[in-house]
Amino acid sequence: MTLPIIRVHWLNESRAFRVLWLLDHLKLDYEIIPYMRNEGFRAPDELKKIHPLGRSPLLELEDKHTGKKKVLAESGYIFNYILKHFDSTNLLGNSDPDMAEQIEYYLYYSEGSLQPPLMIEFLLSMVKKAPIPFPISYLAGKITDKISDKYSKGEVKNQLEFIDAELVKNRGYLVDGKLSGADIMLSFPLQMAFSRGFATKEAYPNIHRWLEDITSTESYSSTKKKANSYGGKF
Ligand SMILES: N[C@@H](CCC(=O)N[C@@H](CS)C(=O)NCC(=O)O)C(=O)O
Repeated sequence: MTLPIIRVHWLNESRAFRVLWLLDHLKLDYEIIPYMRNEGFRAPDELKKIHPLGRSPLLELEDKHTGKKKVLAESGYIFNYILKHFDSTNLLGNSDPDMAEQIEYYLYYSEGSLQPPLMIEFLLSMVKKAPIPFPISYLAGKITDKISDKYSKGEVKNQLEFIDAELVKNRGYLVDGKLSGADIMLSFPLQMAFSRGFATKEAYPNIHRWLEDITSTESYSSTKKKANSYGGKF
């Protein structure tokens, strides 16, 4: 099978990094189409020309013979597509069907369950840091604390405890004691959880160790170098 031309519409400081890493780990050739966040930390409008939602990552595939193009959105779907069509040796999949299902589960889980409470905590922390005059800042702080206490802080803990225990159960990785697409998919929300202070090494030692392990791979370093050369930060 002739592989299509693969282009990643990549936004700096975003979850698009993990798509580059996935492709690099599979030693696939691809092009990066870079986009830089604006002052409001949003994607530039040019991304909307590629897909109406204007979010990154977007994976563009061009048939080398016919020139026909398609654009895939949504990280979990993009991962599923790459693993299904381009991982010919099953390097990041699993030959055991139950294990393969587990990997697929995590591709949904990452954006469906883990990311939302982390995002809520992040937005609440932004409100607390915003330059709002007193006494509105005081009230805003009280409200954000209430939302965090009632929902997102506990839910982040719930999710992180689950992952920490899964890593112990599965011998240091998410599935079957070895690196898979699931680990690369979850790397982004978990790196963010640590860098934004929602997780600590002391509270989640197994996630911390796992992050150190998976980011010490050669593929991770070379992707990081590549992304940095386009203005990326991790
Ligand atoms: N669930 C989507 C989320 C995509 C998404 O929100 N991407 C962020 C980057 S981390 C983005 O493009 N943000 C720019 C913006 O919101 O303007 C996915 O996993 O692909």
